[in-house]
Amino acid sequence: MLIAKISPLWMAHALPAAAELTIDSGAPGVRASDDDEQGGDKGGSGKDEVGLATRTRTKPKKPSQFKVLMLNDDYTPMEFVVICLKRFFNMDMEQATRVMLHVHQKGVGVCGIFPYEIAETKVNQVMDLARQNQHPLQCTLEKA
Ligand code: TYC
Repeated sequence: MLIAKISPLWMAHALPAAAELTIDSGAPGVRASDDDEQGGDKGGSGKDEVGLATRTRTKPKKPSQFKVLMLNDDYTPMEFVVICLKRFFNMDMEQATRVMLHVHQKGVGVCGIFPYEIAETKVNQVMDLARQNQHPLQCTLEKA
């Protein structure tokens, strides 16, 4: 008998409220595998017993945050970096210029902190525009 189907907990934040009470497989000694369908404990020794997972998560895990980083290079025009920061990170001229100059002087700078999928989208937007314009600008993400 299959006791519990395990939900990927990292998706918990994306579930509707009613689905947030998921059965957690984290209880020590509890294993759920396909073997359970065939009776699990084949030798009858009692060692491979399968228990009912009872721990529940009432509070969904917060989606983890990622920093979007801009890297310096010797060729991308300063104006282009400022355009990217304004367009994709909603900065005004002053903020964008400050961040661009920081990256120019220090080698790397933070454009913003976002949930993973948004951070990834912004990195792709910057990299795509840079590629289209044949600039070597690099943008990456890092766990915050
Ligand atoms: N160093 C570049 C130059 O002198 C400007 C630059 C700034 C490039 C920031 C990339 O992320 C960057 N033209």
